[in-house]
Amino acid sequence: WQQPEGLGYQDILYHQAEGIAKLTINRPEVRNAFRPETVRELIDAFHRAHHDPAIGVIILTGAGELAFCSGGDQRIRGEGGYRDNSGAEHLNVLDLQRQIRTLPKPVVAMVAGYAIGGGHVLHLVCDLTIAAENARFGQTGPKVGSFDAGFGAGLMARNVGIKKAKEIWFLCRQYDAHEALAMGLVNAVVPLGELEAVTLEWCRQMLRHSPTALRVLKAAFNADTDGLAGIQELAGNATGLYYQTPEAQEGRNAYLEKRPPDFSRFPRRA
Ligand code: 1HA
Repeated sequence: WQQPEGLGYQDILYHQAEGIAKLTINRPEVRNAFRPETVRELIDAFHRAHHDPAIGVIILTGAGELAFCSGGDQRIRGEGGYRDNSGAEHLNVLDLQRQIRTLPKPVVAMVAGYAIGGGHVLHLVCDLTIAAENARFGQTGPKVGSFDAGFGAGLMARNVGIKKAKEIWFLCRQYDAHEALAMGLVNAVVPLGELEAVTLEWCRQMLRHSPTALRVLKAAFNADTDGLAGIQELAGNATGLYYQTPEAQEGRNAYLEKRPPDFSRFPRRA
C-alpha cells in the first residue's frame, strides 16, 4: 500500500495500490466510533477516490481486529447531534451514506469485529461486505436513544426482509458473521487472517471488468430505493454515454457553428 502525502487526516488512513483505495477509520480506542471530524475526513477521502481516475474500487474498513465501526461517538453527543471542535452539532454521517451510494465506483466494506449502530449502517450502504469470522453486527439505537429511519431502516429491510429488519432494530441483538451471511447482510465470511487477501481478490476481479458496466449497474441497483434522485443518477449515466455519440455531438457542433443541426444521418432505431 502507498499513502499519499499531505492529506492531513487525523481520524482516518488513506492507502492506495493497484487501482484500489483503502479508507480506514482509525480510532481503535473507541472501537472506531466516528465523530464529525472523522466523517468530514471520510467525505473528503471518498471524494478523492471518486475523482482519482487511477482508482476503480474503494474499500472501507476499521483499524485493528476488534471493530469496523461502533457508530457515533457517544462521548461527544450533544442535544442535537455529534459536537465538533467548534461546538457545532452534526448528523453528517447521513451525507456520507448518500455519498457512498452515489459515487460511481464499487465500495466494499471489509469488516473485522463489531459493525454496530451507525457503523452497521455504514457497512449496509456499501455495495458489498466481506466479513471476518469474528465480525458482529447489530443496531443499538432504541437502547441508546437513537434511530436511523432512513437507509438504516429502509435499506436494511430490502436486504434482510421487513420482519428481520424489525427484529434487528426492535430487539437490538447482535448477530455473528454466519447469521449475517444467512440473512443476506454480507457477501462472504472468511477467516480473520484472510480478510484483506480475500477482499483484495474481490476488488481485483471487479477491476478486470468494464468500469461503465459496473457504474451503471450500481446506479441501477440504487435507482428505485432513491426515488427521483436515484433515477437522476441512472439517467446521468445515459446522458454521459449519449454525449459520447456523434449524434449528440452534432447538436453541440451546430450550436457552436451557428447553423441548424442536421440529425438526418442518425437512424431512429426500432
Ligand atoms: O444512530 C445513529 C444515527 C442516527 C441518525 C443519524 C445519525 C446517526 C449517527 C450515529 C448513530 C449511532 O451510531 S447510535 C449508536 C452508537 N453506538 C453504540 O451504541 C455502540 C456502543 N458501543 C458498544 O456497544 C460496544 O462498545 C461494542 C459492542 C461496539 C464493543 O464492545 P466491547 O468490545 O465490549 O468494547 P467496550 O469495552 O464496550 O468499548 C471499548 C471502549 O470503546 C470503551 O471505552 P473505555 O471504557 O475503554 O474508555 C467504550 O466506551 C468505547 N466505545 C465503544 N463504542 C463507542 C465508544 N465510545 C464512544 N462511542 C461509541 N460508539
